[in-house]
Amino acid sequence: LSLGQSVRLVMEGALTARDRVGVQDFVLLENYNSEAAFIENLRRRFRENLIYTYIGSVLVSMNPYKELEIYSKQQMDRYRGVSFYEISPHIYALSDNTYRAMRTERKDQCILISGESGAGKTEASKKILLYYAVTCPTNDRMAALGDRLLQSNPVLEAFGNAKTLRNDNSSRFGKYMDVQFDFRGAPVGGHILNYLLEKSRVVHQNHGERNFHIFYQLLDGGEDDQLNTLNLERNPQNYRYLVKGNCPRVSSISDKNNWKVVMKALPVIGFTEEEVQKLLNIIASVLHLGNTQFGEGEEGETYITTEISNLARLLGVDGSALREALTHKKLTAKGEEMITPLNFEQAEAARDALAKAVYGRTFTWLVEKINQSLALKVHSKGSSVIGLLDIYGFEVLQHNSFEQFCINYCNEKLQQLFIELTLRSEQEEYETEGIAWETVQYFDNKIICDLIEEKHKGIISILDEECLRPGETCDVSFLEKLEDTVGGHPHFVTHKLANGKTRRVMSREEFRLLHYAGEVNYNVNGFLDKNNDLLNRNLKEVMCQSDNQILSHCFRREEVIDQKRPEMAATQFKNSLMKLTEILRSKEPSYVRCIKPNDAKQPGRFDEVLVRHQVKYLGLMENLRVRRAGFAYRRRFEAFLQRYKPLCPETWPNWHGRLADGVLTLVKHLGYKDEEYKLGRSKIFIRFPKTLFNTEDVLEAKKPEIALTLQTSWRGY
Ligand code: AD9
Ligand code: MG
Repeated sequence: LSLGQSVRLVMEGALTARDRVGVQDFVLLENYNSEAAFIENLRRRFRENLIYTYIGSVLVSMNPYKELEIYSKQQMDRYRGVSFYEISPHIYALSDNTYRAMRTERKDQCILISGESGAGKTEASKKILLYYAVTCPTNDRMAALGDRLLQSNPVLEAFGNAKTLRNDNSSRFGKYMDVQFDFRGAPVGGHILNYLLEKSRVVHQNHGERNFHIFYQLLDGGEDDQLNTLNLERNPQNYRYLVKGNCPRVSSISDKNNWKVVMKALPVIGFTEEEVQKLLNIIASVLHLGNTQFGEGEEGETYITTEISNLARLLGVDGSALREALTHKKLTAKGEEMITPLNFEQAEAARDALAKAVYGRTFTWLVEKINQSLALKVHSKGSSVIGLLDIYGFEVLQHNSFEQFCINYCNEKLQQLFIELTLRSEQEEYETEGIAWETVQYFDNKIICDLIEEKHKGIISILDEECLRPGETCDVSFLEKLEDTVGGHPHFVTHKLANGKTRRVMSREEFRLLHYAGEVNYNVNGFLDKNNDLLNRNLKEVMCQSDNQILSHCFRREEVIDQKRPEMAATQFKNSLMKLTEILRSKEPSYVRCIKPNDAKQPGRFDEVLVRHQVKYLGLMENLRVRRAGFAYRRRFEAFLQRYKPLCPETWPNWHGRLADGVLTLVKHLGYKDEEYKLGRSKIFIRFPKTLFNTEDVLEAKKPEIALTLQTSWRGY
């Protein structure tokens, strides 16, 4: 065969392969403006189990909903030290590149994982962590650290994840984890920041959903005498806090096995036997609290109708004090203390508030405890950090409340950061390379973030004001206040403000936000209470006397003495997000954008409407346009020359002059036209994918002739 013939044959072969499995980087799509072409590429790859695709340096990940054989140790080894584009896209490639960037540039990194509920964020974060635990050198003294990092996951998931309609293992808290590496690149420490646990789940679950996994794990997996000591029965249906969703079992979850995993993990991350026992007492006490019932006396007084001694024993508090605190309220008026009885509803609310506080604070304690176990024991010079962010994904339910409002606000903030940072870094790259930047139109969601968080004028401020306003306030008065204040905002709608068609699908208790990811109606019922997050003072007093050390640590005496009102829930969350954004801004970011293929949690099903929606709101098309901004592809001079130098007699086997001149000689020899490429200061920018494909095909065809042993195929898919 002549060279020309073989080139043609290879090109045809390559085309069919490309047709079948698509391109591994969206920047190589011929028609990069076409959403249909984008989706088609995703579909082809998904069909071939190729769940990863790049947009430049951003990794797009499709949830396969089945175990793929791509996460083995051999696979990890394949990706170590290999350049991003030389090999098929993978979460390991991103992990490895981030790690190398940290090592070589000595700059802290972070990996931001986003996508809607069930898209695969938590799985991705676990794979990244596993990659580091397995492939990084270990520091002898710290050999167990990798283990502790990994073992903290099942524990946090047991306490912080739950089965929802969207995801059988849905994260109900946000998690940012720093992994610290020493100067040799060995992981030596870790630190977790947790964000707003969805506490309301402890006392209420929607139909088809469950409470946090740990409750079912204990009932299913606990030893008989363990359950006896805790006075628990095996059947979850006996517990009011577990029956609301009518979904005690989930086919994809083995509570019994997971319980074993958690029990094994606790000692690894430094829990003593005594602490484990105290923790079990707390889990059981929440279930007993849920079963505590009230009756109403003839004079309207409330009393407890169920046995309370077990509950008091497990909480480590005095029974009669607890009884009194669950049915009465202590107020201080004009310096005098007054005890007033609670009515039936108030008593139920006090009980639920206690359950939420006990569980929520124990969760925070758990994170602190894990942090102690991961803390850097010796300060190591020259250490750097990779941060991993795995938060709850954007969610729209039938009934959306305060929790969804916070979760979606958080996603809104991260989208903002993504836009700001990717655009900025692209623009900066063009500037440093001295290449003209072509402006790209994109939707900036800052306007929605402002609507939510702006001081005095934003929804959170208005909510706080309404919580603090003396006199009669209620959820509806909050809604009216919103209408008065932000009624004119283009991303805010209520029944009153809406017209015709929109109005019919909204109730009078809702407001709608037009998020970047879609429209969500929020029902204001419960917003004030959840934002207030109050626990009666006398309950706090009882709890801080607990002889369970975990609880006495969680309920501090100072809190009872100090009458200052703590920040409200939404404001606390807002402030923690501000801090998070600062942390992320100070690091070099990488992105994983997760997509779920269908709502049925099934393998092999590609629901085009659903996928298109996510592509749209994740801003992937805009991301691609920004990335291409005129050029499909860019590569550092040395990498480009290294790969293609066999194609030109003057650059083969080695080029001794300036790199830019070598690249110029090479592309002239290959017949690149002026409009096809530009040379920056350190990189070549290629305008059309076709140019690069042709060059690749020529290289492939020449391979036998020049006995070239390329380490890997660029078209590695
Ligand atoms: V949520 O916002 O916390 O509700 P995530 O975290 O985005 O959500 P998660 O990682 O929990 O979703 O993935 C959901 C389920 O999809 C997992 O329990 C797995 O069953 C499945 N999944 C996700 N990614 C993979 C994967 N790479 N391989 C196999 C996967 N299965
Ligand atoms: Mg998750």
